[in-house]
Formats: sequence, C-alpha cells, structure tokens
Amino acid sequence: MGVAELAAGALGRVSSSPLLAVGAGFIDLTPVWLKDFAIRRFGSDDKTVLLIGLGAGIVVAALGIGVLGRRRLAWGLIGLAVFGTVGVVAALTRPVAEPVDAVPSTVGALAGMAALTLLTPGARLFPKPTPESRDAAPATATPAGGNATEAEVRGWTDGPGRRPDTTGPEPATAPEPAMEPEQDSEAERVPTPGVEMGRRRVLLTGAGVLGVAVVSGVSGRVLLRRGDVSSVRADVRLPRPADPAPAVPAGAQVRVPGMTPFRTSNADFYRVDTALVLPQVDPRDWTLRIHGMLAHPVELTFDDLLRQPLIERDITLSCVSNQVGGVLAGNARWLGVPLAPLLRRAGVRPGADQILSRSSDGMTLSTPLESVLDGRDALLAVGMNGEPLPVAHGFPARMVVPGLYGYVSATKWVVDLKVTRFAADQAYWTRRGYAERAPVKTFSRIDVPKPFARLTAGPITVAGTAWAQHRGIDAVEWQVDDGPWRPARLAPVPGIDTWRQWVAEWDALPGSHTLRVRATDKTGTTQPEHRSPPVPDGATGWHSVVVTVT
Ligand SMILES: Nc1nc2c(c(=O)[nH]1)N[C@H]1C(S)=C(S)[C@@H](COP(=O)(O)O)O[C@H]1N2
Ligand SMILES: [Mo]
Repeated sequence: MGVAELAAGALGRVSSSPLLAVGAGFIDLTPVWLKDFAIRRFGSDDKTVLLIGLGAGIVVAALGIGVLGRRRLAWGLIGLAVFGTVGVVAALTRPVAEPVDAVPSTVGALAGMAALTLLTPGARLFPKPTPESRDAAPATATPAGGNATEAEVRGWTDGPGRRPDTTGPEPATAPEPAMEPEQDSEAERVPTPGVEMGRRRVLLTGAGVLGVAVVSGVSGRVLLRRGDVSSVRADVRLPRPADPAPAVPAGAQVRVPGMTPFRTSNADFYRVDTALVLPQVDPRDWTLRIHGMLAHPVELTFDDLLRQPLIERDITLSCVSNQVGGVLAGNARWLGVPLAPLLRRAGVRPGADQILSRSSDGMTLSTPLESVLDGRDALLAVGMNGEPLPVAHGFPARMVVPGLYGYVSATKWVVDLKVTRFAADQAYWTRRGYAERAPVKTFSRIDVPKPFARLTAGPITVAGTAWAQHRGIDAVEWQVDDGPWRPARLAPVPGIDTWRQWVAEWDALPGSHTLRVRATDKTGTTQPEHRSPPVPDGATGWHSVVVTVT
C-alpha cells in the first residue's frame, strides 16, 4: 500500500491511489439506504468513517494473505494479485481515469509479492510432495521458475542435517532447530518456515518491509499534497459585486441563547459530497466549458468569469438527505455570476430542458433548465461569506440555485455545463433513484430548547428555523403535546431565498412535554405530518422535541 501511494504521488494523480480509488468506488456502489444511514449517523464525518472501515478491511485482507502465504506461497501471491486487481479496477473505473492509473496498484501488488516472498523464504511456490509422491515424482519438488533454489528444496526435504542457510548468522540465536535428522519422523521434518528462518532475521526483514512501507507511503502522501491549492486560494482577490446583496433586516437573528445563527460561517457550513479527498482545482488552470444544445458554445477562464458583473445574494442551501430536524442546511452570502444571461448569450436551442453539470472529479448533477432561466438568482458562485469559496465548498467555482436541493443544483468544483435533455442524459443521483426535479420541501425545526432539555416551569422561549427557499415562509405554528396550534412570531428576512427564524413564548407547566412545529410556505401549503424518507425527493414530517419541565 505504501509503495502504491508513492507511485500515485509520483504520478501526481490522487485518483490512482488504490486506497482512495477503492474508497471512491465504494462510495459510488453504496446503496442509497446505506448512504442515508451514513449521513444521518456520521454527517460530514462519513468519509473518515469510510477510511477507518477501509483500513480495517485492508488489515483483514493482509492477515488473510499472510496466512495463505505461509501455507503456500503461491496462494499468498495469488491473494496479492487479487488485492492489486481490486485497486486497478477501482482506479480505472473512476470517471476521471486514465490508463496510467493502473500503475500504482500494479506496482504496489508487486511490492507486496516481493515482501511476502522475503518474509516466507521457507514457503513453497508449489505444494510439497507427500512422502509417497516424492519418490514417484521427484520433479514436482523442484519449483520451475520459483523462488526456492534446488538446494533449499533438498535442504528441507531430503538433506539430513543440511539446513538451508537462512537461520541467521549466529546459530546461538536461532530457535529450536526443527529438524534433528535421523530420529525425526517424516511428519516432524515438515519445516515451520518462520521458525526455520530465524527469529532475528524475520524481525529484521519485517522491520525493513515496514520501513519501506511507511517511508514510501508518507512520501507518496507528501507528493500528492503538491496539488494543494490553499495558498493559491489565499491569493485570490475577488471583485466587488456590481449588485450587492439586499440588506439583512435587523431582527433576522432572533436573540435567544443557543439559537442557530442566521448566517452560517464557512467553518460551520455543512458539507455533503462524494469526494473522498477534496478536489484541488487551481483557478489558473480552471476553465468552464458551456456546451451542448447551444448556438455558441463557450469556454471561460476564471478571469473571464471575474470580468462579468457579479451579484451577491443571501441564499440558503439544503441537502435532500436532511432528515426532519436535521442540520444539513446552511445560509451564506454568495458572490457570483448570474447563470441565466451566460446561457442566453450562448443561445439555448429549443427542446433543451436540463443542465448537466460536471465537477473536476467527474461528479455529475442535473438541473432543470427552467429553474435556472425563470428569473431566480441562479449563480456560478466564486465567493462565500466574503471569501473565495473554501476548497470544501467548491473552489474556485460552484453552482447555487435558490429553491433546489443541492444534489440537483449546487455543483462544486464545476468545470463543465452541458445543455441537454433529461431524456438524453442522467446525473449521478438521478441514476440512483433520486428525483430529477427536486424543489426543496418546506422545513421547520425547533432549535431551542434542545431535545430532552430539563427546564424550569414558567416562561420559556421556543425558537427555531424554517425554510422553503424561493417560495418563502409565510407562517410557522407550534404546538405543546396535543394542544392547539399557535402561531409563532416570524423574524424578518432579506428575501424568499433564505431561511427564516421564528420564536414563541411558552408558559411551561411541570411534566414531560412534546413540542411540535410546522410551517406554511407563501404558496399556502403547510408541511404534511406524514413522515417520508429523503429518497427520492426529500423528507417530510413535523419536527418534535421532548422536554422535561420541573
Ligand atoms: N462536485 C460535487 N458537487 C456537489 C456534490 C458532490 O457530491 N460533488 N454534492 C451536492 C450535494 S448533495 C449538496 S447537498 C451540496 C452541498 O454543498 P456544501 O457541501 O457546500 O454544503 O453540494 C452539491 N454539490
Ligand atoms: Mo445533498
């Protein structure tokens, strides 16, 4: 694995590292229910959990291969070949694969074979002859092209008193000789390779193999970090917006301890994507190809993009995997180029109904064209909360479309926009059973008090967040136990594309209580009580919190 990482580092291709390629392949093959479970259980730590799991899998595979190799070297070598093949297949099936990506896993598997052979010098490439078959067919004991010399073979099986020269330099340190000739029965002559090899030599060879693995693995990782763009990002200067964001009204943030901030900081913004390692895209090399059903396809550089008039908007982004009460939503101030005029200038052909966007790591998202062209602030964003986009959030450019779930709109590290038809092209998640058209569902959440809070009877402030981007929140109602629904006070908002805070006063009586919330959007539709899962187009249901009042 270490040597393979070094090869990947030398190539400078992250996706050719067997560890990362297999991890990425695993993400792609993960069934939707398991993905939803992982996001629900681990949130943005899902990738760390995956890497730990992969590490455990590798340890188990290595133990298996080692045990096989001790029995018969050939089995161990076959195990390593299979292991390497998994890496090769994973690397070659990445969307950004090139034939050269087969090299790290291949080199790694060969290094593994060398290590296994070194560590099991007594093991045979081919099965030992049984005492009966030995006399009948002595030729089978001689490995043709194997690693054991004829002398070694004879030393193990025939030569009384002749031990192969592998017991280490000082016989005194060699452990009990397995073969005292003459008295030994046939069965006892069968050597135990590790013991025969000499403990000291095993330790030294093992330490050597480990050293090579660690040094090459660490150097591979260091080499792969050459592509890191954080310093390039720090030097990016973004122009001022030609059209700044409407002012956020003073009361948008309700003043309740423990309340969610109206504006989510970049550090706290949720992260959901399929990228096991963050794509490092240098804006100096970045281009955005806009093509497909267009009269004039274009290709823009980052400077071309920054020369367009930029607009700044507060927009709430949310994930289709967000569960009732979940935190996979955030509100940021985005700076970017409006997408609609770019597309119009390129001359959209009749019949097109989809934008298929692609990221630098080969991820695809499909966005309904009508949502981008209907006048909302669909953006090619370059800035987030006054900074260049963080690498985790799509540096140097991403899409943001108010009112659509992230998986059908918010392509990070975007490099390609193809204007096409839903009938012709499918994107990553829609191929996996998620809806093609996924306007966000109306959500409301109780942020304070927290679940299972212990409160003192008397006046208590209940507060939370509600969102229905691009429709806007018209009302929030809350309920204690099965009492009447009461209207909450709504905080002011800068527009219909952000979430909205709400607050209510509760005169709490002692006991255990369930608080519930539901919102109505500006089309007059109230959130349904019915709980449905995130697949295929977003969860539904009322959020509730149980608290104890004493
Ligand atoms: N390149 C790329 N862009 C992507 C994704 C992805 O996996 N790859 N995930 C999408 C999903 S599902 C969501 S919810 C948003 C999340 O954006 P964030 O991580 O900046 O919060 O990004 C979207 N853009
Ligand atoms: Mo998402």
